[in-house]
Amino acid sequence: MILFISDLHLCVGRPETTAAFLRFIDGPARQARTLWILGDLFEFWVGDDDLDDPFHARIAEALAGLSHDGVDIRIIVGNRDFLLGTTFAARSGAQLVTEPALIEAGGHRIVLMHGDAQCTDDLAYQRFRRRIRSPLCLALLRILPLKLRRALARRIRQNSETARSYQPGQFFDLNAQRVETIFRTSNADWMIHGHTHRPACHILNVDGRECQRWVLADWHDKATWLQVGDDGIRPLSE
Ligand SMILES: [Mn+2]
Repeated sequence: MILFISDLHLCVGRPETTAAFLRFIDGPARQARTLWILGDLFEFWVGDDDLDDPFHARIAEALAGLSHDGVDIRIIVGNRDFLLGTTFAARSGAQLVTEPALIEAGGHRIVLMHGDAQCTDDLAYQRFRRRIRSPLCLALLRILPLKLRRALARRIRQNSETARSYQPGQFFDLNAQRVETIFRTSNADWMIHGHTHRPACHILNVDGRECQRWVLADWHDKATWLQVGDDGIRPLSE
């Protein structure tokens, strides 16, 4: 059985979500063979040197416990936590995977991603994404002191509350043509992603093949996930 979660947006300011996460890790996640985290586990992540923060250390420790119990943990980064790196992964017993990832499960070929890269109709967001994730900017972020990176993250989040273009999920969906192209080139028949906070199962016809696009829900005060097993795919929550 494989479980998929995304968009927890964990941060100190959301203790209910953190509690739900810890319950999920101690409960349903223990039954899984693999747990996929498809982006935005954290509300923001400014670099793995922020693991000294007790809150971050606690989350990593919870994941490490799960991994220690034999659950395979895979992480695809989201737009909020794209700076999650190998130190965090090692500390959590998780493996970072680049998107799009392809897996076979439940008799299906499934393509996995966070989803923001496919929201191509949101030009302002894509411009921002290209800039912040350019090699130059990433190199700069790597040398900036932690304090400055924290301040920068705060600034970006404040901006996203005023200029809503940085919250693409609320207004933009994945571009339909991009989705079709991904189904075509990957030959997958299922897609699982998060980011838009609009949980759904979209049925598409791609060159005569029935394809399903499953969208994960974001978390608030309870855990919510997709379960894939021999009996198919099911959206579940606490
Ligand atoms: Mn996102």
